[in-house]
Amino acid sequence: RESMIQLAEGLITGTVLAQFDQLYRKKPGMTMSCAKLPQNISKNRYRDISPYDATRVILKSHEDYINANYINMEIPSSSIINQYIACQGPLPNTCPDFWQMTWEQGSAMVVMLTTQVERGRVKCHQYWPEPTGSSSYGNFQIACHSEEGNPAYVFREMTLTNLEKNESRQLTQIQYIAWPDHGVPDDSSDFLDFVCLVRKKRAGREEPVVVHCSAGIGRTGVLITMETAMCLIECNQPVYPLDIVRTMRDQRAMMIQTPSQYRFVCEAILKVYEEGIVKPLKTLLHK
Ligand code: PTR
Ligand code: PTR
Repeated sequence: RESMIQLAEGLITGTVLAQFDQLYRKKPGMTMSCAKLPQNISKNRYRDISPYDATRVILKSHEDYINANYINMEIPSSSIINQYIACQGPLPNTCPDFWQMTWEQGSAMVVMLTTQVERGRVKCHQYWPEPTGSSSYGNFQIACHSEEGNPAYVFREMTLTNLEKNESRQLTQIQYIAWPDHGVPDDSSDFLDFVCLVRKKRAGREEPVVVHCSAGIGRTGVLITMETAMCLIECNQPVYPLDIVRTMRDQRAMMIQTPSQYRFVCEAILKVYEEGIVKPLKTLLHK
Protein backbone atom coordinates (compact mmCIF):
# COMPACT_ATOMS: atom_id res chain seq x y z
CA ARG A 1 0.00 0.00 0.00
CA GLU A 2 2.77 2.40 0.89
CA SER A 3 4.54 1.72 -2.40
CA MET A 4 1.31 2.55 -4.22
CA ILE A 5 0.90 5.88 -2.43
CA GLN A 6 4.51 6.66 -3.26
CA LEU A 7 3.86 5.81 -6.90
CA ALA A 8 0.70 7.92 -7.11
CA GLU A 9 2.46 10.89 -5.53
CA GLY A 10 5.49 10.45 -7.73
CA LEU A 11 3.32 10.52 -10.84
CA ILE A 12 1.72 13.77 -9.75
CA THR A 13 4.95 15.50 -8.77
CA GLY A 14 6.90 14.17 -11.76
CA THR A 15 9.62 12.45 -9.70
CA VAL A 16 8.61 9.07 -11.12
CA LEU A 17 9.47 10.15 -14.66
CA ALA A 18 12.59 12.02 -13.55
CA GLN A 19 13.94 8.86 -11.91
CA PHE A 20 13.18 6.87 -15.05
CA ASP A 21 15.09 9.40 -17.16
CA GLN A 22 18.12 9.05 -14.91
CA LEU A 23 18.23 5.27 -14.91
CA TYR A 24 20.97 3.68 -17.03
CA ARG A 25 19.79 2.26 -20.33
CA LYS A 26 22.55 -0.35 -20.33
CA LYS A 27 24.01 -1.95 -17.26
CA PRO A 28 27.60 -0.70 -16.81
CA GLY A 29 30.23 -3.29 -17.64
CA MET A 30 28.04 -5.57 -19.75
CA THR A 31 29.44 -6.43 -23.18
CA MET A 32 27.52 -6.98 -26.40
CA SER A 33 30.25 -8.18 -28.71
CA CYS A 34 28.66 -11.31 -30.10
CA ALA A 35 26.03 -9.24 -31.92
CA LYS A 36 28.82 -7.39 -33.75
CA LEU A 37 30.65 -10.43 -35.14
CA PRO A 38 30.65 -10.27 -38.96
CA GLN A 39 28.58 -13.46 -39.31
CA ASN A 40 25.90 -12.08 -36.96
CA ILE A 41 25.38 -8.57 -38.34
CA SER A 42 22.61 -9.67 -40.70
CA LYS A 43 20.77 -11.32 -37.80
CA ASN A 44 20.04 -8.02 -36.06
CA ARG A 45 16.95 -6.05 -37.08
CA TYR A 46 18.39 -2.78 -35.69
CA ARG A 47 22.03 -1.78 -35.55
CA ASP A 48 21.56 -0.13 -32.16
CA ILE A 49 19.74 -2.99 -30.41
CA SER A 50 21.99 -5.86 -29.30
CA PRO A 51 21.75 -8.50 -26.58
CA TYR A 52 24.21 -8.65 -23.67
CA ASP A 53 26.67 -11.48 -24.11
CA ALA A 54 26.16 -12.66 -20.53
CA THR A 55 22.42 -13.24 -20.74
CA ARG A 56 21.94 -14.00 -24.43
CA VAL A 57 20.11 -17.14 -25.47
CA ILE A 58 22.64 -19.49 -27.04
CA LEU A 59 21.36 -21.74 -29.82
CA LYS A 60 22.51 -25.33 -29.61
CA SER A 61 24.24 -25.34 -32.97
CA HIS A 62 27.49 -24.22 -34.53
CA GLU A 63 25.99 -20.81 -35.40
CA ASP A 64 24.67 -20.05 -31.95
CA TYR A 65 23.62 -16.38 -32.17
CA ILE A 66 20.13 -14.91 -31.92
CA ASN A 67 19.14 -11.41 -30.77
CA ALA A 68 17.46 -12.58 -27.54
CA ASN A 69 18.06 -12.44 -23.78
CA TYR A 70 16.80 -14.40 -20.82
CA ILE A 71 14.89 -12.24 -18.38
CA ASN A 72 14.09 -13.73 -15.01
CA MET A 73 11.81 -11.82 -12.68
CA GLU A 74 11.83 -13.06 -9.12
CA ILE A 75 8.90 -12.37 -6.84
CA PRO A 76 10.26 -11.89 -3.29
CA SER A 77 8.83 -13.97 -0.42
CA SER A 78 7.35 -16.46 -2.85
CA SER A 79 8.84 -19.28 -4.86
CA ILE A 80 7.82 -17.59 -8.09
CA ILE A 81 10.33 -16.67 -10.77
CA ASN A 82 8.63 -15.62 -13.98
CA GLN A 83 10.94 -16.48 -16.84
CA TYR A 84 10.95 -14.78 -20.20
CA ILE A 85 12.97 -14.64 -23.34
CA ALA A 86 12.87 -11.11 -24.75
CA CYS A 87 13.78 -10.96 -28.42
CA GLN A 88 13.47 -8.92 -31.57
CA GLY A 89 10.78 -9.63 -34.15
CA PRO A 90 12.19 -12.34 -36.45
CA LEU A 91 13.73 -11.34 -39.79
CA PRO A 92 13.23 -13.52 -42.88
CA ASN A 93 16.71 -15.01 -42.34
CA THR A 94 16.25 -15.63 -38.59
CA CYS A 95 12.90 -17.49 -38.58
CA PRO A 96 14.61 -20.91 -38.36
CA ASP A 97 16.71 -19.61 -35.45
CA PHE A 98 13.60 -18.27 -33.72
CA TRP A 99 11.85 -21.65 -33.89
CA GLN A 100 15.00 -23.48 -32.87
CA MET A 101 15.24 -21.26 -29.79
CA THR A 102 11.57 -21.75 -28.93
CA TRP A 103 11.99 -25.51 -29.24
CA GLU A 104 15.25 -25.76 -27.32
CA GLN A 105 13.98 -23.59 -24.47
CA GLY A 106 10.75 -25.60 -24.25
CA SER A 107 8.53 -22.53 -24.59
CA ALA A 108 4.83 -23.16 -25.08
CA MET A 109 3.78 -19.53 -25.44
CA VAL A 110 4.90 -16.71 -27.70
CA VAL A 111 3.68 -13.19 -26.96
CA MET A 112 3.85 -10.82 -29.92
CA LEU A 113 3.38 -7.10 -29.31
CA THR A 114 3.70 -5.66 -32.79
CA THR A 115 1.99 -5.92 -36.15
CA GLN A 116 4.01 -6.95 -39.17
CA VAL A 117 3.86 -3.52 -40.78
CA GLU A 118 3.44 -0.16 -39.05
CA ARG A 119 3.28 3.15 -40.86
CA GLY A 120 4.45 1.46 -44.05
CA ARG A 121 7.54 -0.07 -42.44
CA VAL A 122 8.15 -3.74 -41.83
CA LYS A 123 8.43 -4.35 -38.08
CA CYS A 124 8.41 -8.12 -37.98
CA HIS A 125 8.48 -10.91 -40.51
CA GLN A 126 5.48 -13.26 -40.43
CA TYR A 127 7.24 -16.27 -38.96
CA TRP A 128 4.21 -18.55 -38.94
CA PRO A 129 1.88 -19.87 -41.67
CA GLU A 130 -1.64 -18.61 -42.30
CA PRO A 131 -4.34 -20.75 -40.69
CA THR A 132 -4.86 -23.58 -41.43
CA GLY A 133 -1.63 -24.14 -43.28
CA SER A 134 1.84 -25.30 -42.47
CA SER A 135 5.34 -24.13 -43.41
CA SER A 136 8.90 -25.21 -42.75
CA TYR A 137 11.59 -23.03 -41.24
CA GLY A 138 14.90 -24.84 -41.28
CA ASN A 139 14.49 -28.02 -39.23
CA PHE A 140 11.09 -26.99 -37.93
CA GLN A 141 7.65 -27.31 -39.33
CA ILE A 142 4.89 -25.07 -38.03
CA ALA A 143 1.20 -25.82 -38.50
CA CYS A 144 -1.29 -23.11 -37.58
CA HIS A 145 -4.66 -24.67 -36.63
CA SER A 146 -6.73 -21.75 -35.54
CA GLU A 147 -6.83 -18.02 -35.27
CA GLU A 148 -9.39 -16.13 -33.19
CA GLY A 149 -9.60 -12.90 -31.33
CA ASN A 150 -11.02 -9.42 -31.00
CA PRO A 151 -9.92 -5.99 -32.25
CA ALA A 152 -7.19 -5.79 -29.60
CA TYR A 153 -5.60 -9.24 -29.75
CA VAL A 154 -5.42 -12.52 -31.64
CA PHE A 155 -4.80 -16.09 -30.48
CA ARG A 156 -3.21 -18.69 -32.71
CA GLU A 157 -2.84 -22.35 -31.86
CA MET A 158 0.13 -24.02 -33.51
CA THR A 159 1.97 -27.30 -33.62
CA LEU A 160 5.73 -27.08 -33.73
CA THR A 161 7.47 -30.14 -35.18
CA ASN A 162 11.16 -30.81 -34.91
CA LEU A 163 11.76 -32.56 -38.25
CA GLU A 164 15.08 -34.04 -37.18
CA LYS A 165 13.66 -35.65 -34.06
CA ASN A 166 10.22 -36.21 -35.50
CA GLU A 167 8.66 -34.84 -32.31
CA SER A 168 5.83 -32.32 -31.97
CA ARG A 169 4.64 -29.83 -29.37
CA GLN A 170 1.70 -27.49 -29.02
CA LEU A 171 2.24 -23.78 -28.83
CA THR A 172 0.02 -20.72 -28.37
CA GLN A 173 0.87 -17.39 -29.86
CA ILE A 174 -0.95 -14.31 -28.53
CA GLN A 175 -0.58 -11.14 -30.53
CA TYR A 176 -1.50 -7.68 -29.27
CA ILE A 177 -2.48 -5.54 -32.23
CA ALA A 178 -3.34 -2.05 -31.04
CA TRP A 179 0.11 -0.86 -29.98
CA PRO A 180 2.49 1.07 -32.27
CA ASP A 181 6.21 1.15 -31.45
CA HIS A 182 7.53 4.07 -29.42
CA GLY A 183 3.88 4.42 -28.28
CA VAL A 184 1.50 3.05 -25.68
CA PRO A 185 -1.56 0.80 -26.09
CA ASP A 186 -4.72 2.57 -27.20
CA ASP A 187 -6.66 1.24 -24.26
CA SER A 188 -5.29 0.24 -20.88
CA SER A 189 -8.22 -2.08 -20.04
CA ASP A 190 -7.61 -4.13 -23.18
CA PHE A 191 -3.94 -4.22 -22.34
CA LEU A 192 -4.60 -5.33 -18.77
CA ASP A 193 -6.95 -8.06 -20.01
CA PHE A 194 -4.17 -9.17 -22.31
CA VAL A 195 -1.62 -9.35 -19.49
CA CYS A 196 -4.13 -11.33 -17.38
CA LEU A 197 -4.37 -13.80 -20.24
CA VAL A 198 -0.61 -14.18 -20.37
CA ARG A 199 -0.57 -14.82 -16.61
CA LYS A 200 -3.31 -17.41 -16.78
CA LYS A 201 -1.82 -19.21 -19.76
CA ARG A 202 1.54 -19.35 -18.03
CA ALA A 203 0.05 -20.68 -14.77
CA GLY A 204 1.95 -23.61 -13.37
CA ARG A 205 4.53 -23.77 -16.16
CA GLU A 206 8.18 -23.03 -15.67
CA GLU A 207 9.52 -22.71 -19.21
CA PRO A 208 10.23 -19.18 -20.38
CA VAL A 209 7.57 -17.26 -22.25
CA VAL A 210 8.97 -15.83 -25.48
CA VAL A 211 8.08 -12.12 -25.79
CA HIS A 212 8.89 -9.96 -28.78
CA CYS A 213 7.91 -6.73 -30.48
CA SER A 214 10.01 -5.21 -33.24
CA ALA A 215 13.24 -4.38 -31.41
CA GLY A 216 12.30 -6.41 -28.34
CA ILE A 217 12.89 -3.63 -25.84
CA GLY A 218 10.08 -1.03 -25.66
CA ARG A 219 6.79 -2.85 -25.72
CA THR A 220 8.37 -6.07 -24.49
CA GLY A 221 9.62 -4.17 -21.44
CA VAL A 222 6.17 -2.76 -20.72
CA LEU A 223 4.58 -6.20 -20.84
CA ILE A 224 7.14 -7.80 -18.52
CA THR A 225 6.87 -4.89 -16.08
CA MET A 226 3.10 -5.21 -16.02
CA GLU A 227 3.05 -8.95 -15.46
CA THR A 228 5.66 -8.63 -12.72
CA ALA A 229 3.65 -5.89 -11.00
CA MET A 230 0.44 -7.93 -11.20
CA CYS A 231 2.21 -10.88 -9.69
CA LEU A 232 3.64 -8.73 -6.87
CA ILE A 233 0.18 -7.33 -6.14
CA GLU A 234 -1.26 -10.84 -6.04
CA CYS A 235 1.47 -11.85 -3.59
CA ASN A 236 0.91 -8.77 -1.41
CA GLN A 237 4.39 -7.46 -2.12
CA PRO A 238 5.28 -3.80 -2.62
CA VAL A 239 5.67 -2.65 -6.22
CA TYR A 240 8.56 -0.37 -7.14
CA PRO A 241 8.39 0.05 -10.91
CA LEU A 242 11.87 1.56 -11.21
CA ASP A 243 13.36 -1.52 -9.54
CA ILE A 244 11.52 -3.69 -12.06
CA VAL A 245 12.93 -1.67 -14.95
CA ARG A 246 16.45 -1.86 -13.50
CA THR A 247 16.18 -5.62 -13.02
CA MET A 248 15.08 -5.97 -16.64
CA ARG A 249 17.83 -3.68 -17.95
CA ASP A 250 20.38 -5.74 -16.07
CA GLN A 251 19.36 -8.61 -18.37
CA ARG A 252 18.54 -6.82 -21.66
CA ALA A 253 19.52 -3.25 -22.43
CA MET A 254 17.00 -0.43 -22.89
CA MET A 255 13.93 -2.28 -21.70
CA ILE A 256 10.96 0.17 -21.76
CA GLN A 257 11.91 2.72 -24.34
CA THR A 258 10.10 5.99 -23.70
CA PRO A 259 8.95 8.03 -20.69
CA SER A 260 5.37 7.77 -21.97
CA GLN A 261 5.61 3.97 -21.92
CA TYR A 262 6.86 4.14 -18.35
CA ARG A 263 4.09 6.54 -17.34
CA PHE A 264 1.53 4.27 -19.02
CA VAL A 265 2.68 1.22 -17.11
CA CYS A 266 2.84 3.09 -13.79
CA GLU A 267 -0.73 4.28 -14.27
CA ALA A 268 -1.84 0.77 -15.22
CA ILE A 269 -0.22 -0.60 -12.04
CA LEU A 270 -2.19 1.87 -9.93
CA LYS A 271 -5.33 0.88 -11.77
CA VAL A 272 -4.77 -2.81 -11.04
CA TYR A 273 -4.07 -2.05 -7.43
CA GLU A 274 -7.23 0.03 -7.06
CA GLU A 275 -9.56 -2.18 -9.03
CA GLY A 276 -8.03 -5.54 -8.24
CA ILE A 277 -8.34 -6.71 -11.82
CA VAL A 278 -7.97 -10.46 -12.01
CA LYS A 279 -10.70 -11.56 -14.37
CA PRO A 280 -11.78 -15.12 -15.06
CA LEU A 281 -10.29 -16.52 -18.24
CA LYS A 282 -13.68 -17.21 -19.81
CA THR A 283 -14.82 -13.62 -19.73
CA LEU A 284 -11.57 -12.60 -21.39
CA LEU A 285 -11.81 -15.12 -24.18
CA HIS A 286 -15.39 -14.34 -25.13
CA LYS A 287 -15.43 -10.59 -25.18
N1 PTR B 1 18.44 2.97 -35.90
C1 PTR B 1 18.00 1.92 -36.77
C2 PTR B 1 19.12 1.05 -37.11
O1 PTR B 1 20.13 1.21 -36.49
O2 PTR B 1 18.95 0.17 -37.95
C3 PTR B 1 17.35 2.53 -37.97
C4 PTR B 1 15.93 2.72 -37.63
C5 PTR B 1 15.45 3.88 -37.05
C6 PTR B 1 15.05 1.69 -37.86
C7 PTR B 1 14.14 4.01 -36.68
C8 PTR B 1 13.72 1.81 -37.49
C9 PTR B 1 13.27 2.97 -36.89
O3 PTR B 1 11.99 3.06 -36.43
P1 PTR B 1 10.74 3.46 -37.36
O4 PTR B 1 10.62 2.35 -38.35
O5 PTR B 1 9.61 3.47 -36.43
O6 PTR B 1 11.04 4.79 -37.98
N1 PTR C 1 16.70 2.08 -33.97
C1 PTR C 1 15.35 1.86 -33.61
C2 PTR C 1 14.81 3.13 -32.94
O1 PTR C 1 15.40 3.60 -31.97
O2 PTR C 1 13.77 3.57 -33.40
C3 PTR C 1 15.25 0.69 -32.72
C4 PTR C 1 13.91 0.45 -32.10
C5 PTR C 1 12.82 0.09 -32.86
C6 PTR C 1 13.77 0.57 -30.73
C7 PTR C 1 11.61 -0.19 -32.27
C8 PTR C 1 12.57 0.29 -30.12
C9 PTR C 1 11.49 -0.10 -30.88
O3 PTR C 1 10.33 -0.43 -30.28
P1 PTR C 1 9.95 -1.89 -29.73
O4 PTR C 1 11.08 -2.43 -28.91
O5 PTR C 1 8.73 -1.65 -28.95
O6 PTR C 1 9.68 -2.76 -30.93
